[in-house]
Amino acid sequence: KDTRQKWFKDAKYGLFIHWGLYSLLGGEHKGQKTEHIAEWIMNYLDIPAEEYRELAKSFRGENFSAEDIVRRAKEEWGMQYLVFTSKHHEGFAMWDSKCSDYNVVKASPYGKDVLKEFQLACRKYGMKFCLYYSQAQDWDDPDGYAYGKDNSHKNFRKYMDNKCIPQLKELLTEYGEISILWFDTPMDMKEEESRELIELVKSYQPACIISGRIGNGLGEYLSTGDNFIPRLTYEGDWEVPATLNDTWGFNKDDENWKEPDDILRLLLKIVSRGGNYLLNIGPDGTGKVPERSCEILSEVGKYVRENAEA
Ligand code: FUL
Repeated sequence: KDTRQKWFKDAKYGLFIHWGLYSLLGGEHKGQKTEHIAEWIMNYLDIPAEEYRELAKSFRGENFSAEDIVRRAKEEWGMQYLVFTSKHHEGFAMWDSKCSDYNVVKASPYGKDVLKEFQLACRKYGMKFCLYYSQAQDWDDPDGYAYGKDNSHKNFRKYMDNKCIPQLKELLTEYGEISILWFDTPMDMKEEESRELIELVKSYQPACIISGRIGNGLGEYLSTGDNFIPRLTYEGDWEVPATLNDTWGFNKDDENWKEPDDILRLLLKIVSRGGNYLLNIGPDGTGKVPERSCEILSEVGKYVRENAEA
């Protein structure tokens, strides 16, 4: 696997950000807590789409600042690229999508285009701007896949044509250079479908890297499991997506933080074996990044910057 992108091979350390409507719930809905990763709450607690959609009305992002996150990631935490969840499995778009009103600009009181804000901040601080897009699972669209549910009656082609492809075109044409399209959980996608999305991306942005999880073994680098580090002998490009606690989306009850020393040890191991470490933060529903995440990343960042500058 070869991304053929020098920046990716040199990057070593990046920031993953999971932020969406699930962040408002923090792992709990109507008194019921999810035992799983918090951004999966809609699926695991079987929240009906109409009910889940209501969450958009209280998405205010009053403490959110893309500028602040990007500045810290670059200047304090020592990171080189940022991957933001433009649309997670829940189906809610974090930008002003023209093909679905179920988006942060049209459906929430926050009303601003979060991708634009990240794009501008990344440009200002010299950060590579990358987007996560859930291409197969979409729990809001009647024809999008949902893990663990009956998908046999779905017309996946219809979802591809009406939502997935038009939305990807928006991402590729309206936000400048996108350095990675971080696809995820391909589910039952056929090889032709994965290829079609890759061709679409490359037709607009030939240098945009396709993540390992596009499906059918067609990604341009290996995306490992959470905190999983491949053997020393693995030769291609790879990346370890990882969390600081046990969730990606914000969970108010998850205080199972790793120590800065643990993170540093993992970072050194990954970097010395030639991979990239993509470490996650999950801002809460107001957009505030959990205090402990910032402390850990700042602590690790001191070491990273000291050694990058030496
Ligand atoms: C997984 C997803 O299902 C999780 O919600 C998360 O986004 C993680 C990075 O990838 O496959």
